[in-house]
Amino acid sequence: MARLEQRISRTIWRSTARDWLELSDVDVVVVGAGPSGMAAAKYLAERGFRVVVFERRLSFGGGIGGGGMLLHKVVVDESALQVLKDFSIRYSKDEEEGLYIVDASELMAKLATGAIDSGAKIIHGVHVEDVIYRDDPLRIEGVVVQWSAVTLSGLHVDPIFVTSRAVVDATGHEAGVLNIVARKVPGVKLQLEGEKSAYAELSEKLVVERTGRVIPGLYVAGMAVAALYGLPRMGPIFSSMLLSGKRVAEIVAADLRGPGPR
Ligand code: 48H
Repeated sequence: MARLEQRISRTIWRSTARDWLELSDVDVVVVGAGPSGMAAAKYLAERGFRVVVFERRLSFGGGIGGGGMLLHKVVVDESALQVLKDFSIRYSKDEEEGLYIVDASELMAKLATGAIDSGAKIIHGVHVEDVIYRDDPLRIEGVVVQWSAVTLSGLHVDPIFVTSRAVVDATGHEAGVLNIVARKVPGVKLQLEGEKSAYAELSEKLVVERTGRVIPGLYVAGMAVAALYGLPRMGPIFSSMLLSGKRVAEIVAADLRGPGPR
């Protein structure tokens, strides 16, 4: 039998290659494993769509881990309790009417578990650096990916492609995918308004309402919605992030089931 070291390496190469062959074309690419991205991934994967989440860091949760100013709690209101239940996330009540408390670590861990158990793949250390587009008719048809380590190193290394029927920008405050599309895809008239100062009630409502399709093949969820439409921020209340992920999943699912180019 080959040496154990060789067998370890071969096993990892083979299984990684199998995964990436499947990932070369998926139904939905979710960019970012923050709260909105992981919620979107679960609700899409459990509907039977092939979903991959690319996360440039080596961790889950995006902004959840920092809680409110590094305090290890975040809050949600009643509107998101069903999402917490769907992910088996425990919550408790405090003295403030209508607010519920969740441990940041539990929220991150169980959002990831829920997405993975529903069948989504979450791949860490991968940076989405561009999109694939087609014109006539104009649509986004996937993403261009690179190892985060390569991006950070500054080496000039060509990326590779992942085609998909839908791409969800769940990159948070920076709205990374939308910024690329606005800058680089010919014929797209997309103006990013930039997130506004805090007005929690208003932003919690509007972020969910404005979640959805931006152009064919491209969708937005979470704080990227605020960056796109110039909506206020809400601080460490996460109802709208979870509900936005759920809503984008419903919208993508409806579009992918309807008549389309493929
Ligand atoms: C791969 C990428 C790329 C890329 C970014 O910031 P997030 O937590 O995003 P949301 O929108 O799900 O949640 C926002 C929330 O955490 C928050 O910040 C709130 C509620 N703020 C309110 C306030 O007032 O400040 O997660 C985005 C994830 C991160 O993990 C990034 O590393 C990742 O996306 N990411 N991954 N390729 N190009 N860009």
